Amino acid sequence: MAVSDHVDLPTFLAGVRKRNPGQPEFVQAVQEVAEDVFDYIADKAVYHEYQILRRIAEPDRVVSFRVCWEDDRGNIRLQRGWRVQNNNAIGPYKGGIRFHASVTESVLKFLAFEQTFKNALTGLPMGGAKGGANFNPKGKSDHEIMRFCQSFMTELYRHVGADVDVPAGDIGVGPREIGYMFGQYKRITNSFTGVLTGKGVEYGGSPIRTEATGYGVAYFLADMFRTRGWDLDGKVAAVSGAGNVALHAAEKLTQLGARVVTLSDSTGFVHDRKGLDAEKLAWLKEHKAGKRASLAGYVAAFPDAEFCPDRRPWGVECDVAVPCATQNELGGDDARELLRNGCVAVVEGANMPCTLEAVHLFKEAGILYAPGKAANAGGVAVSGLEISQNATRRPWTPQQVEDELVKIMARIHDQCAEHGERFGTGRIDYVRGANIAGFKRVADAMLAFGVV
Ligand code: NDP
Ligand code: 2IT
Repeated sequence: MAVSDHVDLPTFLAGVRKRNPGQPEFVQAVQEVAEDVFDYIADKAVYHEYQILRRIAEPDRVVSFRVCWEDDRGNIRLQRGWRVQNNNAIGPYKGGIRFHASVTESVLKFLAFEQTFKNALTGLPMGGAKGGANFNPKGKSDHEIMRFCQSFMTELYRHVGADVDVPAGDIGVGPREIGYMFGQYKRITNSFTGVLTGKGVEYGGSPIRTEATGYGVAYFLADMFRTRGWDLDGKVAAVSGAGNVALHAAEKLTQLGARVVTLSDSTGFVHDRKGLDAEKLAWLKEHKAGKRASLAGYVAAFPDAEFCPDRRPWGVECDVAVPCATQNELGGDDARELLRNGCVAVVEGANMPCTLEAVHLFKEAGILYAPGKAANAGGVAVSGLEISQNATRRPWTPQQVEDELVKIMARIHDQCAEHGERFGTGRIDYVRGANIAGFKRVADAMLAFGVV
């Protein structure tokens, strides 16, 4: 085989930008990985010769389709749906479905790319994918959501399957939407299979899947703290988001002794200096379920707290920042403010919530910083356990699943430590560790297949 010239990092990134015009989120995600991987493969010619990173950064396929549905007033509505199947070298495609007005092909391509590395880190046999639609669930009735989900699955069903591609939830897609989509898949195919994860436990879902992403984030943070001999007791945490990931991260952080003083949504953020507790979290879960009501309502229920409209929580003094809402919600100025205020750790519950500038600032400052592909992998890991339970037709107990989640998060932490240790400093670069460990697993499988 002819040996290709080894391109350098700037040339590689210029090519990625040229091939993906108008897709800034995708380019950003590839750049963050490429910075570490190029360094790692500098003396490993085989990965260059087989163009492994370039191949991972070109999705296996991007399916886009029309989704027609009828609203409650009888109007015909049109949305665009996608499934990006990025890479299935180590297992069937796997990754969530996002329904949000901001969904574009670029956003789903970045998420599918990140998912490929994240899924590899879990140690389970899952490839990377992501899907969704530019559908805004806010203000829609339950029946409108049902009709949209059914229409979406009426096209998606031909591209997925228990051994092909197994979607799950993400922003705007929780147990209700998964139920509607699973019901439609079962009806069209007349088969009851593990085609989706995040299902209700009554029909094949795993215990703890709803909680898993947020719980995993808190466990990962505790593992990072242990490397410095610290614990979470009394630490002040600023969390953003008020959805599945944020509320369960806040719940587990509170159980582990931290004081969670903020949450946020698309209308602003809540500052509760006393900290969340079980009663407040139960109220929040009820308040946000289904209707996604604004956090502004929190102050009426808990008058000691303050609501700050149209702002994010990064100006609040905290020991730990936990962004759990969406991509690029924490920029360079936010990072500088957090560092000025003495923040010692940032752990990503969302996917790519920190801009590249913020990531570089955290790395330079030497604080504990965990990328989403490591810290939020608990959700997809328990999805992997749901696949196992479906395949063997044997449900596990909540305790079994949570014990396994704790072990998987610890193993991900160990992999980051192994590949991200900054020799001579005693510090772990978690971004580098996660990128290299994830890359290595996928890359070595791709090498085994030759050029396909
Ligand atoms: P949810 O839909 O349950 O909650 C999302 C939260 O973030 C809501 O509070 C929402 O506000 C807020 N939000 C979303 N988009 C924006 C925006 N553009 N601007 C401001 N606020 C916004 O989603 P999840 O909790 O499931 O997902 C949150 C993040 O975690 C995403 O990055 C997702 O990819 C990631 N993730 C999710 C996993 C899962 O298992 N669900 C697994 C791993 C990562 P509002 O309430 O006003 O809509
Ligand atoms: O970003 C993610 O890891 C998810 N949305 C969960 C994916 C999954 O298949 O459980």
